[in-house]
Amino acid sequence: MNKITRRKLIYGGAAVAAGVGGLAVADRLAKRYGLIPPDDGGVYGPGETLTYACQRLLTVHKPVREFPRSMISKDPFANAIAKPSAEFKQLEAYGFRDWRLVVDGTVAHPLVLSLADLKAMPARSQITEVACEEGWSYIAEWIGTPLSSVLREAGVLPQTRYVVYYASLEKQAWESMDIGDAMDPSTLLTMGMNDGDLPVPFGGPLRLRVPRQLGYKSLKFITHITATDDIKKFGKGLGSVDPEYGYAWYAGI
Ligand SMILES: Nc1nc2c(c(=O)[nH]1)N[C@H]1C(S)=C(S)[C@@H](COP(=O)(O)O)O[C@H]1N2
Ligand SMILES: [Mo]
Repeated sequence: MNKITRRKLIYGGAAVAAGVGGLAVADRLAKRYGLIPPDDGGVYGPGETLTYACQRLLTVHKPVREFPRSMISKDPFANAIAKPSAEFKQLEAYGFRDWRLVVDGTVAHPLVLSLADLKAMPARSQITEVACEEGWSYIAEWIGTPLSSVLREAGVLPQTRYVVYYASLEKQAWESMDIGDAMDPSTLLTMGMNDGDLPVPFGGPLRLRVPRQLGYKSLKFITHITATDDIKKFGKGLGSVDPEYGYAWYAGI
C-alpha cells in the first residue's frame, strides 16, 4: 500500500479518523493568554492549542533561525507540484509580465501589484530552512519583500487578526497565519532564490516563505492575500484545510 502523506490526504480528499484525549491544562493556559488557534475545536484541538500557546509564550521574541552561506544546500529538493494551468503557462510565456497579486480584506487601500511593483518594495534576503512534515529539509537563500511591507502599503486596519493567502495557478490551495506572524520580519514574499529568480518548481513567480513554520505553510504561486478580523468566515473556519486532515494550523518549528 502507498504511504499516506499529508499531501495525499489534503489533495486526494481522503478522510482521517483519530482520537486524542483532552488537555485541560493547555486549554486553561491558552484561554488565559488569549492563545486559541482556529483549529481549537476538533479531535486534535487540545493538542493544537497546547502547541500554539507554548510556541507563542516561549518563542515570541526569538528571531527566525538563519544559516551561513556555506550551509546552503547544493541540491535543494523541489516537492512535486500539480500540472500548471493553461493560465499559468500563458503568464510564464510572457515572463510573468501580466501576473498580478491582489491584496484586500481589512485594509484601507486594496492593492493590485505586478512583480515590478513588488521588486520596488523594501528588499530582504535570508538563508533559512524549508522543513517538510515528511521529514526532509533543505537550506536556501530567499530574496523578497517582507509581507509586513505589503500589508503596511495596503494600510492594514487595526482589527486585523489573521492573514489568509491563496495559491491558484497550480492547484487551489489556501493557508493563513495570525497577524503576529504576518508582521514578523522573517515572513517574506519571495521572488528570488539563491541569487536568481525564484524557479517555477519552487513556487515562482511568488512564494510566501514562512520560515518559522513547517514547509506546508510556505505556499507556492501566491496570487491573493486577504487580511481579516474573522477567520471563521474562511473554509470550515479552522484557519486552513490542514486541521481537517489532522495537521496543525500552527506548525511552528
Ligand atoms: N502551491 C503549492 N505550495 C506548496 C506545496 C504544493 O504542493 N503546492 N507543497 C507544500 C509542502 S507540503 C512543502 S513541504 C513545501 C515544499 O517546498 P519545496 O518544493 O521548495 O521543497 O511547499 C509547500 N507549498
Ligand atoms: Mo510538506
